[in-house]
Amino acid sequence: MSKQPFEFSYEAVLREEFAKADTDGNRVLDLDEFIKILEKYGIEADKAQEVYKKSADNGITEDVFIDYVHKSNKLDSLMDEYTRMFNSIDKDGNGYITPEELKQDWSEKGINLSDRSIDALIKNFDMDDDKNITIDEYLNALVYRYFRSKH
Ligand SMILES: [Ca+2]
Ligand SMILES: [Ca+2]
Ligand SMILES: [Ca+2]
Repeated sequence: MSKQPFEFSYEAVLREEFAKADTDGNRVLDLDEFIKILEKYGIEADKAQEVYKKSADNGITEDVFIDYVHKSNKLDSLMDEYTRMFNSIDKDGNGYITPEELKQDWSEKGINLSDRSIDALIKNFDMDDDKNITIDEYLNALVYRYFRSKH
């Protein structure tokens, strides 16, 4: 039986972010909650206020939030950066980082890792346990790490 390949969903990550930002759990972000989460993404308070005003003081809903963050260049450039990093490790460009490619990438940086260390590294990313890292698995791990570092 073959497993479904893991699919990264940026939207799912943002839904989690929204839930965490909604500290009083009323399913909308009031201005304070909204400013606080946007600060994490490097968006200034006055910009947040502008967007908030458009909500006619009813608060920012999940859809508005996801739409807004999607459109912010900040996170787009982050995704571009991660994709470039992935591509530089995926030497043969087949869409998978294999343990060999990961090992090669580290040794190009002057660090020789044992097979065991490489396996352990792969495990951090490998959602479907096939010992290879796809771009979805890679983005998933790095985007979560990015958000966690901001909490
Ligand atoms: Ca709220
Ligand atoms: Ca490859
Ligand atoms: Ca995998």
